[in-house]
Amino acid sequence: MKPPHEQLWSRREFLGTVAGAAAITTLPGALHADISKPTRRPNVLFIMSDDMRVELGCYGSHFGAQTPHLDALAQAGVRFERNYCQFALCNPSRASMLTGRRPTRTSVLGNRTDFRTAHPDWTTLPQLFQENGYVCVRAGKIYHGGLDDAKSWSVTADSGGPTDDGSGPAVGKTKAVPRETIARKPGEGLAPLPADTSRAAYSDRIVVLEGDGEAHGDYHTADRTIEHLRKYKDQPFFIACGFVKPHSPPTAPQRFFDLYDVDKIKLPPDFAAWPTVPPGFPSAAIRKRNADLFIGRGASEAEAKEVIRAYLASISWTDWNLGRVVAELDRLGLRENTIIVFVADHGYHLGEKGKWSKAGSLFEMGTRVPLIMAAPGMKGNGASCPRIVESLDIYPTLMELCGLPQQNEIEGTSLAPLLKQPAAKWDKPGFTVWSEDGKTLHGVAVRTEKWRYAEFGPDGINGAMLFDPRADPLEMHNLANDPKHAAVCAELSALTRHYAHPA
Ligand SMILES: [Ca+2]
Repeated sequence: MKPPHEQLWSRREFLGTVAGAAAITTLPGALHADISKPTRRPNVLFIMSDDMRVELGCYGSHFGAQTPHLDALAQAGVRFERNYCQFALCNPSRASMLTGRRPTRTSVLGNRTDFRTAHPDWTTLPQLFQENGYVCVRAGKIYHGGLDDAKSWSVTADSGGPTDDGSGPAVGKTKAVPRETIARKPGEGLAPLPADTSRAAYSDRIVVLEGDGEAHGDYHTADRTIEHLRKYKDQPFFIACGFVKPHSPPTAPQRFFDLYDVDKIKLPPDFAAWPTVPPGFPSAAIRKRNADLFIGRGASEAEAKEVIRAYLASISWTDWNLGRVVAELDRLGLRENTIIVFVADHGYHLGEKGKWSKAGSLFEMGTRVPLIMAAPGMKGNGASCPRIVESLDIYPTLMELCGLPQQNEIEGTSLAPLLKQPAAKWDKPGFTVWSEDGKTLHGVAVRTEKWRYAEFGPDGINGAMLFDPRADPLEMHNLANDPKHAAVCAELSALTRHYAHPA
């Protein structure tokens, strides 16, 4: 038997092979052959959600989330069952996805770093479309709030403006005025917004909107996207639509709360009032303090159920807003020449291991995110893809589907082969990293078809986790210290170290 380092499947070799194959198949207008009546290069409608874990009807939601519009989109395209973000935090995840580089290359490991400072010459995904004759506009949150990238968007009256984030006050800002009109604490009736708009006070609010939520930024984001579709329908477009829900505070009009019975919500089996390190887990795996909800206080079971219900309501309202946008695309007759992408920036914990956030998570709940790609004429449309893919793969996929010039420096792999044949062989791991200080890596995780592995600290000195996703989908049993799994841990450890410090 070969020593672990020689058994290590070489990511670089694999990517080299795939890149070679892609170079052969990536011809300008590659998608056109699949579209029955092509009129021009395909458009892109790029829709994002914020802090949305894989909790959708079409993914088999544990809590029974109702998402009819996303379910229909999944039916029209390919639903990626196992897609992983590269960092479970807004800015690093989005910077990676939109530049086509891993966080270890962007050096964006926190929410305050602008990738442009270190990389003024990189070509982002929307920028690439813009340079190839597309109009590129956004509504809402695509890059992280306050760090929008001017080079990404066409110079039009619609390209700039506020991020429309509507997600509540930013940390450290005193003038922030939440757009929501009515808020209540979990377990309370309706109450006015708190005078104290600090993040800790605000994030514990469940927000009930009046009407259809017309006063909220996400409603406006859908409206602005609809306006963009109408305005730019006669030219090739890359239109981005970024919702900020279900990011805390969970927010929706009342009728979306009414979809869910709080008494029927079953808490996760490892629910805990506070962030809790289970026996046999490294303490580095669980942050001591929650970052989004229940900050600095424990969660009672009754409150937890109310917040989960509100999160579900927030997902269903996001789904409703997305439905308005897609309906307009259809009404304008643009569907047959438009690729629709739906993705979230990262996952979320709803009380699992006492966590109410994504922060610090190298678990499935924090790193796995919904990804649906509906490209006209793809043979895989209507199916789900079981392969391990990464949000990083979106850039090269759209580049190939739209016949744009190959960008040699980007990472990730085009998913076009999986859009045609979702069960095709695809032995490619997904990587996610975390940093506590925004500068150094706290931990590196890898997801393969068979395992989830993560290790913490330089050379894993702060411990490791190994889970068997088929036998233990909720990641209750850490196998990393079981001598029976020493060989697989050594192999996966080598993979994470190679990832963190490529030769
Ligand atoms: Ca986020």
